[in-house]
Amino acid sequence: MTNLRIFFGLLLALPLLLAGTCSTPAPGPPDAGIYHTYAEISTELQELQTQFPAIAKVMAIGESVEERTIWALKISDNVAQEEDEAAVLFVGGHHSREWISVDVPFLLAKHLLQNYQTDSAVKNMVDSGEIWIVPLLNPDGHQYSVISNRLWRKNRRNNGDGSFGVDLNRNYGHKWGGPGSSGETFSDIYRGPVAFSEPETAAIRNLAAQHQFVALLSYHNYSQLVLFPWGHTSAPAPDQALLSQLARTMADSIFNVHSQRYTPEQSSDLYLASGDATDWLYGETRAPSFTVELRPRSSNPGFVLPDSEIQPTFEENLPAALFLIEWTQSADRRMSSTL
Ligand code: 0X9
Ligand code: CA
Ligand code: ZN
Repeated sequence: MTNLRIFFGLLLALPLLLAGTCSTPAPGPPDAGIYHTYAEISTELQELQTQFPAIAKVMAIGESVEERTIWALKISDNVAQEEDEAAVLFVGGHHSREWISVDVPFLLAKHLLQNYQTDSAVKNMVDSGEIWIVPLLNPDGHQYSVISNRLWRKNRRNNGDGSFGVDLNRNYGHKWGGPGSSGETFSDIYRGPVAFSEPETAAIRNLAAQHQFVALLSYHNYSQLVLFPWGHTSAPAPDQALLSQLARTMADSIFNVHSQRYTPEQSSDLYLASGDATDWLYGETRAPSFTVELRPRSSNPGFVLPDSEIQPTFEENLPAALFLIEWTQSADRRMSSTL
């Protein structure tokens, strides 16, 4: 009898005990520490536009599967006008768990705006070009990584068979379906049913149809690499010499900041992968296109890069980004190609 009463007493108390320990959700909005959540990116992009209305314009470029607005920030003088200026595109957050890939382009945007008045090099590049920054292309997946599964990679498409997600970096339309992508819906490198099936990649395609981008930098992590096309084949790209030279210059300028080595190499040297953003833009337009794999160098800590490394990772990548912007506006670029 006594044993039974203790037993039932414990049974009744169990939910309370559990609630008291760990199962109560933290109050307040989703939090990613110093990393920006989707809500924070949305608010802070609007604030930047409010603070710098002459040179910053927030634009909705599409809607994710779960109907979150995908934001681009355009930075240029006469920002409301379409001018005949070299346009360069920075994209982050293809992959949900790669939080640093969102904060680096966001901090780049902030840096350009906050230093426009005081730094003549920044002023020159903002005045003579158009800088487009899409810090978080995959808001649904990022939110899911913040709230439910830190190591989620894909978007949040319901594939209809119990699986979720398309790998956005296998969904672009140059040599879509080739090696290093999967037709299996449960795979982490599932390419989707057709090229540009996802609203997130379609948003980039549509943006590129409206603006002539002459370079692309797509942020990811981890491994500390500067990758250039091709990625779907180990054959050299037609502009291999130029691409590898630009990648090496960027890697060198990264190293000069905090002595972190980022290895410049052809994407296919990492592994073959078809349908990524850089092969697509380069394949369509021959605009030099790069994947920068940010910190850390190795699987420990892998994707879960501590808050304390956000700022140094941004700092070391700033000169490389500025170099690429300046190159797009240079006589070198105009001589190097038919763009
Ligand atoms: O696999 C990817 O999409 C990128 N690496 S990540 O670990 N951030 O997912 C690399 C893309 C580089 N492109 C090719 N290797 N083709
Ligand atoms: Ca302008
Ligand atoms: Zn990635």
